Amino acid sequence: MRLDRRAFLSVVTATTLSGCARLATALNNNETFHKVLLAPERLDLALLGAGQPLAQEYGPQDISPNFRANGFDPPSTAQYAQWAKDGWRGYGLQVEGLVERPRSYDLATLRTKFAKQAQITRHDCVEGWSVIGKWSGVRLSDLLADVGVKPLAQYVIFHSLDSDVMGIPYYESLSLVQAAHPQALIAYDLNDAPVPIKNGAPLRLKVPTQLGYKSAKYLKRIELVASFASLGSGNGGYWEDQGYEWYAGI
Ligand SMILES: Nc1nc2c(c(=O)[nH]1)N[C@H]1C(S)=C(S)[C@@H](COP(=O)(O)O)O[C@H]1N2
Ligand SMILES: [Mo]
Repeated sequence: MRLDRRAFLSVVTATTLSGCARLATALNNNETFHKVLLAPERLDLALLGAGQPLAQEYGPQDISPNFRANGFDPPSTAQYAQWAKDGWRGYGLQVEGLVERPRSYDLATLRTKFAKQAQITRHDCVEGWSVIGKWSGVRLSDLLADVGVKPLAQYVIFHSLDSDVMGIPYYESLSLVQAAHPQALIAYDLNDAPVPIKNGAPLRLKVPTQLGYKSAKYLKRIELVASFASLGSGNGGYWEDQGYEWYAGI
């Protein structure tokens, strides 16, 4: 959680008023105390994620024989075709915006630098069907901790490589609290094999606590922002811009 400076200072003020003047003066004259107050607030993503209700996890026997695909056609660009042909050589997931250390991650780095998280969870589409699959990848909060989220960041935007027939790109967003959920994954494997093209290769978001449209496929870029008002039509996602709810908790 964030250290609320104003609340902290009001305690100091109240302490002064209530007569513990010596303590308050001592704190006021303490250089370290001021440094703590002025330090950039540190966002502890693991703490933010802890205690949130978890989606149910299933056993290997529950995995659906076919994880059906839904949504737009896979990206149709020559670049995407080339990456797919080359085993994703040259592809990188950019993480940028309100972060301390913007960077691009190739797949090998994601597979080796971070702990591999696996979950067998149910995917619920708003259209009324569900499938169970095993997703493995990097915990989103681990990735965000690696780039360092700046205090002003409020939302995590997921930019995809695919677009609708009009050429409008798919995108989605989560609040920082939702992004810190321990089951929110940047998935590189489905059922112990690289995510197939139909399901969002090479990387997709998987948030089992929310409806399927939140789990953006074909990730290109993750962007930390203070507001999503200037993206798309300003509602926080492709389907949200068509009238779907931004909050899609199950
Ligand atoms: N980039 C992108 N992500 C997307 C979609 C899409 O069309 N493009 N469709 C969404 C919807 S509505 C669902 S139900 C799931 C489908 O995931 P699947 O194809 O792996 O079943 O992806 C979601 N993420
Ligand atoms: Mo969906």
